[in-house]
Amino acid sequence: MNPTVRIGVASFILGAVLTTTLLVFHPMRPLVAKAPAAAPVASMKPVYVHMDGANAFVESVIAVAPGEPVIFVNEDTGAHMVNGYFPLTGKPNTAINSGMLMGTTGPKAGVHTYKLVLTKPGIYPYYCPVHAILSTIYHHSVQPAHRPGVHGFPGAMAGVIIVTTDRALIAQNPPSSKKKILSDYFGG
Ligand SMILES: [Cu+2]
Repeated sequence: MNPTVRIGVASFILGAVLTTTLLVFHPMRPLVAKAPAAAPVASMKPVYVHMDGANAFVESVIAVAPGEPVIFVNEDTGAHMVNGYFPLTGKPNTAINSGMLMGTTGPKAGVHTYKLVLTKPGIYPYYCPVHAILSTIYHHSVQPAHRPGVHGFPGAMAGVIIVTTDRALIAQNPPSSKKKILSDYFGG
């Protein structure tokens, strides 16, 4: 190998090393392969909570994935509300605020609904202020209690939504939460 060829080969090797180094350590090159977008949850079908003639939220505890809609369906003749609250303070959680959900005269009259989408994992208690009150307990936190003077079940009209990525927890929702209308719950 004559000196000129040797220099040429050396230059080529040096160039290749420099190019490789630049490609590997270039500041714009991500060091970790880009993660694929998070797989969507298996189902974004709404989860239904029904209000019936006994002044109860039929599915009083449900779990949903972040962003999975919850739809409250009033199948009672009377009006109801769905208001969120913070149990440690009793202050309203305005993320849950249905306004007045008017009643229905029956299956043929249609129902009033309230659609709610919560995106942050957490525990979200709510109650119906028409049929329940927030009652102060030890250390000033609150729990829903039956509103004196209203008819229906003696228990408080209240419930909890759990927003979670735990599919096993979501799978425990009662079967009725998959149906918009429960044909035998009209009345009251
Ligand atoms: Cu109510």
